[in-house]
Formats: sequence, C-alpha cells, structure tokens
Amino acid sequence: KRQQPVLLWFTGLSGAGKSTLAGALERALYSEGFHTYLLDGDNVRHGLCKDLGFSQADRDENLRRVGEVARLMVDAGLVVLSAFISPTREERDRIRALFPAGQFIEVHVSTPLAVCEERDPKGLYQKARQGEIANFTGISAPYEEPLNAELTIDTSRGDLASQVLALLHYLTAL
Ligand code: GGZ
Repeated sequence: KRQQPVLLWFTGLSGAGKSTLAGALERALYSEGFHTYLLDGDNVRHGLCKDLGFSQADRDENLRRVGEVARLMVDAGLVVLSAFISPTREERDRIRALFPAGQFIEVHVSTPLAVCEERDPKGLYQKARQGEIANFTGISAPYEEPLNAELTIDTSRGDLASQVLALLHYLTAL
C-alpha cells in the first residue's frame, strides 16, 4: 500500500499511554499491509542507548540518536512510530527539523499527571515521590507540553479503538 513514509512522534508522561497507543496503531497499520517500526524505550534503551540515563544531557542524547535512526527508517520507506517521554520542546523541535514539512507528526499523549500517577503501572511514581528515583518526569523533572502538536490524545477519555481510528484517519488523509 502507498502510505507515505512518516514519523509519528508520541510524547507524554510516563504512564500516559504512549506505548499502548503506538502499539495498537502499529497493529492496525500492519493488518492493512503497511511496513512499520516502533521505536520505544524497551528496544532502544537496552541497546543503542544503554549507556544513557535520565539526566537532561542523557535524555537529549537518547532522543538525538532516536531521531537520527528514525530518519534512516523513514528514508527506507517505513511508517515509523516512536514512544518516548521526550520532555523538552527543544529536542522535539530539533527532531522535527530533520524532516521535510509534513513528515514529522507530533502526537501529544496528554493524559493528566494525576491519572498517570494513579495508574503507576511500574510503581515508579511512588518511588519518585519517596525520593528513590531522581529526575522523574512530572515529579522532579520538567515536562514541556507541545504547543503545536498535530494531534492530542488524552487516554483517560474515550477508548483505545476510537483513538486508533483518529490516528488512522489523520494518516490516510495525508
Ligand atoms: C522518567 C523514567 C525515569 C525517570 C526510568 N524519568 O513508564 P516507563 O518507565 O516504561 O517509561 C519511562 C521510561 C522513559 O524513558 P524515555 O526514553 O522515554 O525518556 S526520555 O524521552 O526522557 O529520554 C519510565 C522509565 O523510563 N524511567 N527513570 N527518571 N522516566
């Protein structure tokens, strides 16, 4: 099928639902015959970026590498999805600037902090509140909300299927 190669960049807090949304969208795209790849902390921070932690400088380098890898994958013709907190506008805009207009699609997963903290699927917020994890985004490290995201999705409202449909509609209108 002739879906244009693009990078869908999911940004938001830990527990906001970035990976869940991106994974569900990837399955939907795959079943329609598109070639996709999902970049996330699970496949990047254990390999390509395993030398990096969560200081601001390390996050910037993590995202710089992910952006460059995503560019190569888009060049190869893939629909690339990425799911990283990517807390600063500067880093997200730097990655946007690697792509021609329209090829970088920023998806703000805007689930409120209170909901993410309530979900706390890995117990990380609790640890951060207790001071056991430093520089935790939303608690002791900043998250800068996007000002010009192409799409905004709050996973505490509505269901996953309709959120995936909204993403598919955006993509197929390109
Ligand atoms: C934020 C952290 C931290 C700190 C470990 N701050 O919910 P998760 O567990 O699976 O997703 C989070 C992931 C964030 O990695 P990213 O590569 O997406 O971050 S960034 O874009 O800022 O480079 C969380 C876990 O790693 N984690 N320590 N201090 N999240």
